Amino acid sequence: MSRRCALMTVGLVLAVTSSAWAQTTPTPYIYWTEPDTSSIKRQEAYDPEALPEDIAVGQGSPRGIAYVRARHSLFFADSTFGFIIELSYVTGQGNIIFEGDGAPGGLTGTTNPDPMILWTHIGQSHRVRQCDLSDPALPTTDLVTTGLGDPRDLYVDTLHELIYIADGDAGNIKVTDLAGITNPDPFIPHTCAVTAIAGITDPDPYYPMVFFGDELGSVWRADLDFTGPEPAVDAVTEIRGGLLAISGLAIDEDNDMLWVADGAIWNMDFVGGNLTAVVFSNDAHGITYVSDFVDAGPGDVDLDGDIDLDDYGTVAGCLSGPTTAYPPGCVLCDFDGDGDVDLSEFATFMVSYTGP
Ligand SMILES: [Ca+2]
Ligand SMILES: [Ca+2]
Ligand SMILES: [Ca+2]
Repeated sequence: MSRRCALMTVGLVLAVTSSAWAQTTPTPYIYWTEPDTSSIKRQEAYDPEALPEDIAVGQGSPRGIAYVRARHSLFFADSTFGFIIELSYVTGQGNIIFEGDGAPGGLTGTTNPDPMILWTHIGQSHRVRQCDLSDPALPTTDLVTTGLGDPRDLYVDTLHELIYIADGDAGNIKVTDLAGITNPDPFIPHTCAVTAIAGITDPDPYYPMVFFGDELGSVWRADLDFTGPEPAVDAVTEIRGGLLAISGLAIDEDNDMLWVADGAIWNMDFVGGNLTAVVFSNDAHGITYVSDFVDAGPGDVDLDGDIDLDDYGTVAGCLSGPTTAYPPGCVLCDFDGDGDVDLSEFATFMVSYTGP
């Protein structure tokens, strides 16, 4: 089955690229954006023989990128056209889900408690915007509209219900709980990329580590302390210098690895700071790490690599009939992306069915 060889065509923004794949075993990947070549690429994360694959190419300047498992989609921010674009592995299509009036920069996504993406908007009024992916209308709201100087990147800490914002030339990492912004760290200018480990349970359950990169080529680690009334920083450590301007960071908690984009892509042991060059590009900007990617074809609606009776039960429960909107939680069953789950989906499912 090669139908979603191409994630493609968003108006004039994306052109088609193609390569066929089928991923029935959960596999870790890195995905990244390249603004100069207007492309989205990926590569298997820990296979030394792996090579980059094009996911999409086009005409814009893709920046921040995130994969949201609840939709089996990549989302990226395009700073040339001001778009937020979803590239769906379910439909094989790309869609503009938000058309803004400025330049989106960093973008992050989360599935818990609800699927959403958030991005930084750099324009006459800087802000953080959120799109609620659980609502079929994909409503977008402004979360943070004041106190930002130059927001380049952000990360959502769902455990503590905080957003960490790398505030570029304005300096430092800002932390917001939406009631207000605090600057818990010592002033470190030119922060451009941020990611975090939010859920450390050993030894201290409330001791997240925030990693950030600056325009001067250093990667830093801040240990946050939540025991006081506001988040504070226990320590800020430069774990690695000597890179180029860092535009993207992603975390692999299982392997204590940090993925770093500074044009090239590196993986870094975040304890020792040891680096390995992984992709020799001069243009990688945003990066995201996906530990459990599978793509077994249309019908694998629980994303476990097969198309079996479990999937059947979900598709049958999501059937809405032609031109009737599918129920909440059924987005992965709308294989043709027309908003319903009907006999067309059912026929596709029966062809794809592989059995348990
Ligand atoms: Ca399945
Ligand atoms: Ca239909
Ligand atoms: Ca449909």
